[in-house]
Amino acid sequence: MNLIVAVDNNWAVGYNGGLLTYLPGDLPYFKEKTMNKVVVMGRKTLESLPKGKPLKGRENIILTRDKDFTCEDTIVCHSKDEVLDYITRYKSDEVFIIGGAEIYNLFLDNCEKAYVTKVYGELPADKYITNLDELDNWNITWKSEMKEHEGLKFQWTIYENNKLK
Ligand code: FOL
Repeated sequence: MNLIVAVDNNWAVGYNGGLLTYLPGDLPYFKEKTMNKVVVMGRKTLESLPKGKPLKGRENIILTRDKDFTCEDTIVCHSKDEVLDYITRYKSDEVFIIGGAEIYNLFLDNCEKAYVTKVYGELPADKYITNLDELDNWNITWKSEMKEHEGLKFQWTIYENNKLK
């Protein structure tokens, strides 16, 4: 499986129940990478999506501890093992962890690749993930050109986990 995320210099991923910032081009990039694939998210991330609805054109798996939780057009799981068991029916490169912080950190060691949008700056934030630059088994294998939007520089990068290669 893979993860896809946007982070700032401090590997912050969220603020006030939503994304750090809006970057034109980044959500279309997210959509292109995940379209027709399987996305795994926490219940709070589901609620942060437009209208609180699952992402169209993708199989949405929601992780929650709430046994009474239901949501149309999604698969609801109640543990990491239940998610891992369910996704055995897919190829590893068809599955994307899409957040939030708790879910990224929970599945990090199971991910082969991380599609990380790096935003160069320090944004207001209250949710963070592990800094992959500080882990020996994660290495950058691709970087896009530097982009800029309203004075904020950002770049798409791909990390690979050598432990799973
Ligand atoms: N990964 C990256 N690189 N950037 C993100 O903003 C991001 N966001 C999430 C997970 N991984 C990410 C979770 N939050 C949408 C909104 C919030 C969100 C994820 C997706 C969303 O509206 N997506 C639509 C529209 C994309 C568009 O505007 O083109 C989709 O169909 O994917």
